[in-house]
Amino acid sequence: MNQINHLIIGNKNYSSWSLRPWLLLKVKGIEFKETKISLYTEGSKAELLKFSATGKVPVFEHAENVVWDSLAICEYIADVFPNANCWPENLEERSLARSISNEMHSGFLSIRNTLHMNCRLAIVLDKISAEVQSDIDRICEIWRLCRGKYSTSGEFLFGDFTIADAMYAPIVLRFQSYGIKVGNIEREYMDKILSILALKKWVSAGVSETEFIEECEIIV
Ligand SMILES: N[C@@H](CCC(=O)N[C@@H](CS)C(=O)NCC(=O)O)C(=O)O
Repeated sequence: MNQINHLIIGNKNYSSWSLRPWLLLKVKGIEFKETKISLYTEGSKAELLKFSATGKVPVFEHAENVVWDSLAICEYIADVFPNANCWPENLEERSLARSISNEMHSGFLSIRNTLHMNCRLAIVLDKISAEVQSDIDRICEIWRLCRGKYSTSGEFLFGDFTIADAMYAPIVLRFQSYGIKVGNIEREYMDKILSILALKKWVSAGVSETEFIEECEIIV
């Protein structure tokens, strides 16, 4: 049985979904082979379809299993590497961690559709729509709730790094890129995420990429 862990990802500058399982694997010290596909280029769809019928990244190959979709991959990693403590151990904490991770995965469409992850970008948005502000406010509320409950156990949302932090890491990068104003508790949390060495390496690799995806560069 082939036991290799193989994560297929998109451009580091833009692919927020790819970052989530990548960061989880890195922070948890799980070794893996990484294949990067330059998205929205000639031939990239055919390349993506070799790995998953969705034609999207991320995709994770492990043993004989192929898993696609960022949150499903994170759940799979939690299953096959139980010692990595990808979710909080306590049921009450785990239920909150799962809820906010799913809320991220299925929601915040205004932010996802207008504030594209773009590691190269550093601006301060002068106008924020009501819809985007409402997403920002809800995310800040989630971060404050978790930090209020679990700050004595560590500096991440549930103390130690969990899937919930991996799910929100691209939001931290977006808030940073677009100069989103947040309160002190949220800022501290953002700084903690930004201090993760693996994340710094992802960002610097993203910044060095030469591909330019026009749709992701539009600032609404
Ligand atoms: N819900 C999916 C979204 C995956 C997704 O949209 N991936 C984008 C990159 S971030 C992609 O592969 N786009 C390439 C394409 O559609 O051709 C997940 O959570 O993994």
